[in-house]
Amino acid sequence: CRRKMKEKVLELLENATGYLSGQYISEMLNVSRTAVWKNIVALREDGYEFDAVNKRGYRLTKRGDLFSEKRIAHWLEVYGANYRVHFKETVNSTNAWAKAFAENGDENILCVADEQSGGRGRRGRTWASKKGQDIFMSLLIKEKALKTENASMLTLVAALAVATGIKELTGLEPFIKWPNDIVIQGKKLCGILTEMSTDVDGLRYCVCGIGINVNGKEFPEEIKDKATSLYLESTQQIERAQLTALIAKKFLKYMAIFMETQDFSKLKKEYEDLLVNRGKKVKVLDSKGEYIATAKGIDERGELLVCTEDGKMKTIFSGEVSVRGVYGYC
Ligand code: BTX
Repeated sequence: CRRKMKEKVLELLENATGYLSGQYISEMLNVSRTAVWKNIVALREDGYEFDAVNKRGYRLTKRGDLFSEKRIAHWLEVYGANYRVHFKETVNSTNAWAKAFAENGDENILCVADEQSGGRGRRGRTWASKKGQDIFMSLLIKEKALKTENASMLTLVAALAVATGIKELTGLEPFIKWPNDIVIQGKKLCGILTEMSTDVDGLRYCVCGIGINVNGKEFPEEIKDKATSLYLESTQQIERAQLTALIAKKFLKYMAIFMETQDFSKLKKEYEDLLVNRGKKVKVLDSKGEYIATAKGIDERGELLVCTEDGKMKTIFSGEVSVRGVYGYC
């Protein structure tokens, strides 16, 4: 309820052209002037700044980071992205939450949380998911025409959406580390986890989970050398609701292109321009062991193309690939 009032106060101040008096805000929202003042204090805690002048009132001077369902819905509308957004302050994992919606027959779902108590990575690993600073979002994909064997490429579609969304909003230049990380200056900014549900008839749905380090300034000991955040790279505070919506919109855009062919033939060029692996020495760990190769790009199936030290071209469709110069591999 307090969050709702905070949103209302913010909405008034965002839409105002000049100062709004405490009296005016209290009358508009039918609350006491003390309540208005308390909400201004709370908004300041979210990073908003106001110019407060005696007898004139308040004027918004700097945007902050109020992360809520309403703020995300607002930005989704601005970007024209058709999703039904669900937001929770704390959830176990937004991927698990989105799956529950899928099982319930829902579509066009975007699940977002401010904190995850059980954030998951690939192969049973965990995703550090602290409160109040990052984005944890999951997109539910129900495409009747999508074939099961093509679904793993959704990770690459999501990576394109994240990298281009971040670039558009912040001016930073993130890169994609094939297949599912976004990196900046050799450090991990984002991880993507795509999960799917199939039955005898094929693919039922997919969930693309995206975790992005946004406004955090420090990391747990075990990842502090390999992780970074948008704030650490740019020293600007980003409104998470806006970035969430922009990425969701970009996902729709790239998804539509991907679905035309259900492969990467139309997206390969744009993807390769963002590929941090490209032209670099990579260490590939597959079921048969470890070898060094040079990454060349991707093929139309979204598989990584590498050239081994004895000159053979190989395609890698899964497994671990470390890139020289990224996350301490040198
Ligand atoms: P991954 O298995 O490729 O990466 C996990 C590894 O990354 C961890 O073992 C750790 O070394 C490192 N790591 C953990 N947390 C962070 C972090 N915050 N920043 C940088 N590095 C980290 C990547 O898996 C896929 C992660 C997807 C996370 C999203 S969040 C929304 C959705 N819900 C959910 O439970 N997972 C996804």
